[in-house]
Amino acid sequence: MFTAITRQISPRLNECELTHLDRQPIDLDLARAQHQQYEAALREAGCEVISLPAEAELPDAVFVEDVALVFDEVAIITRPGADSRKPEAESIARALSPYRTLCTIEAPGTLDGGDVLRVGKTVYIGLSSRSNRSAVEQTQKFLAPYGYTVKGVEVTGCLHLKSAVTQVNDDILLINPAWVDRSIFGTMKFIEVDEAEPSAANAVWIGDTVLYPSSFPETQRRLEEAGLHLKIVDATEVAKAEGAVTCCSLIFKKR
Ligand code: CIR
Repeated sequence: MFTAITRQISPRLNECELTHLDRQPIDLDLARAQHQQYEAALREAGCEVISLPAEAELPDAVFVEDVALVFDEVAIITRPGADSRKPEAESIARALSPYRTLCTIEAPGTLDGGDVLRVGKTVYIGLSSRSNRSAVEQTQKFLAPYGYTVKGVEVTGCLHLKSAVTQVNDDILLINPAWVDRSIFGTMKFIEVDEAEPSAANAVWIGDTVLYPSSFPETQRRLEEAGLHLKIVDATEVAKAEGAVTCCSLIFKKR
């Protein structure tokens, strides 16, 4: 029912971009084992996984989410905000071209897919250190023919909009209200992260399953109490690179 594009971990992951965290050594073997567990969880949740080879020279290339936005109708290749990440786009464009017509964000636009949250026909774009208003305008132009509305959203304290908020079922958003203003999301319901777990708002919603990291037990309990079906994965190593579970895949409907 779904296709998920992933990419193997670069041997240079320890040279990743960092914005909010101090550098800590990443155990590459453990990171690879966790990534395999993540891919297995995607398969169990109903995805056919296309696992691309590592980009050895591009430390952050495992975070494929940042390089493209895939909608049912079209895909947009982004122009990542960090210069070291701009070369990641080429191979993702190649991988997506059999599945969707491609549009491309051009300079002066910069956009990381981690800043993009689609809720129904509304697309929220975090105005972060990585994504700017030019990208919001370009995305609006690409998506207008398909009936989407695109809105820029202020985020503070975190790397991307989806560090602060993700969708976990049809009408619930998982949110850290300290990092994004919930009033922009209209009539949606919210589950708040536990205060002691500020980075706990990133989850992958696939059909009736939510992939969720093992590092946030209090917020996990809130999700379970809401009746959500969780598949728990270990993501400690990508977290040291400021990555989270949404970052490591591009998930889209087969058609
Ligand atoms: C970066 O700073 O670009 C990477 N080290 C982490 C990217 C995480 N991606 C995401 O949240 N979508």
